[in-house]
Amino acid sequence: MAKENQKFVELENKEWLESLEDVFRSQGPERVRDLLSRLHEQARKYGIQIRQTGTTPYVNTIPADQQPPYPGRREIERRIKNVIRWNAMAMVVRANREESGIGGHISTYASAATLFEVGFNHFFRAPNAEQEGDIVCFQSHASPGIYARAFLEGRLSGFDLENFRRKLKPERGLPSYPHPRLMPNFWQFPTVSMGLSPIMAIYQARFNRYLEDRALKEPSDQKIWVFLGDGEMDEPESLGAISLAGRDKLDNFIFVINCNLQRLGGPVRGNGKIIQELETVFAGAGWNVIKVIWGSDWDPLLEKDKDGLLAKRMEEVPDGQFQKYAVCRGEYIRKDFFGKDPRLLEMVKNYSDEQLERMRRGGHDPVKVYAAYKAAMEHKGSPTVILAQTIKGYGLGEAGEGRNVTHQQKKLNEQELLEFRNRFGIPVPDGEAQEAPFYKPMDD
Ligand SMILES: Cc1ncc(C[n+]2csc(CCOP(=O)(O)OP(=O)(O)O)c2C)c(N)n1
Ligand SMILES: [Mg+2]
Repeated sequence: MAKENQKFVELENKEWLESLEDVFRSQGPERVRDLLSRLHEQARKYGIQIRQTGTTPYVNTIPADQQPPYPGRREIERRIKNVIRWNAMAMVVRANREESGIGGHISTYASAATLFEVGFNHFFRAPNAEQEGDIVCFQSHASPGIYARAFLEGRLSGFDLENFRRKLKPERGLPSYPHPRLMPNFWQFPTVSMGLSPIMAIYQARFNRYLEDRALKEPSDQKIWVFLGDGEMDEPESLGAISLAGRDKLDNFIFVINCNLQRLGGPVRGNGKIIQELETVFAGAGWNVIKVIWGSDWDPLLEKDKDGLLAKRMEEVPDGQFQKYAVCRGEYIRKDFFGKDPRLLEMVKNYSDEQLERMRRGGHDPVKVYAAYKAAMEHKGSPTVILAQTIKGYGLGEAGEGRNVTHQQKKLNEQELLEFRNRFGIPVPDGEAQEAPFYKPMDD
């Protein structure tokens, strides 16, 4: 029945929502689920079809008030990550100065750095006397970041980094993609071409379970981590075995999909939303889905968003437009994103344009990423997929941050190198930055 009176509708909405809140506070989430499914069933009896797309709102799955405290020393982790960012970029830039068009990718690792570093610092376990160690399949085009980390750890030398992608030289350089045959003590699995690592890893997880069930292998809490690109999910192999993983309840398994919303030469879903689309597909296959969309900067705004206006706006804006925000000034974001409704504009009236420009996406916020990984580690009964929103070429500024050309960016000019150095606080002097030297802090 249509309600003429807007005030009455608002009051009715308020009462229903308050009742639900009351049930949640007094009886918990299970009771909320039960009530909602009864309401759903009742509506179906009236012939009302509610098509369930399997998506949840376009916000983080883990609410801010349920986040665990971050256990690491944020400042030191940030400094290490920044040095790795610099060296990863420098490898590709230097290789391309010697031989133009040599390949290698800067922008993929630039978007994945936090996703990897939180894993390295807090989750991935190496094999030792007590444990067999985790299996980690790295997004292959992000290899410069893995090499750059090994350089800081002292496992690779500056000479190794210098020879990136020049593996046919007599001195034997580093292969651009994970290559266990050339580097048996370094890479566990070959993870290109795109689509191979997700399907191989699912069968590996299933085989490990099989060995345990047949008592051929000691049961263990080993995890298989697979880092993937959002464009990569369009390869048929990427999704080809996910229903098997769901059916076999492979909870020894975690996919982390780096949703920078871009692929090789453009957006993954310019006029759609890749995170929502993947959520539907994975939830339908029985996976536990954790979305990490917004960084902590957004928490105070979402906290104020009592009537869901902001969440609605986040959901209606397509990925292509979010990519535009990544390259635009704060003034445009205020007008185009918040300007849709005066109540949204009011929410950010105390925010400067620069603040709006700097509001981080979830995959660049270690606190959000840590919360998701911890929840994935603790989850039982199904595989987990983490959908993390990032910006491709993060930190490259004018040289490619969030731009369509960023995937192929292999050269930075003097000014761009200086900006990169300043943004990440790398202690390389002005006169030397244009050489893009590798930087390693003193051992102490
Ligand atoms: C099967 C296959 N097709 C094409 C390529 C070439 N290729 C390398 S990276 C890339 C785009 C990757 O996009 P995405 O998966 O979103 O990763 P991102 O770099 O954005 O993190 C393509 C098409 C490939 N490696 N494998
Ligand atoms: Mg991508």
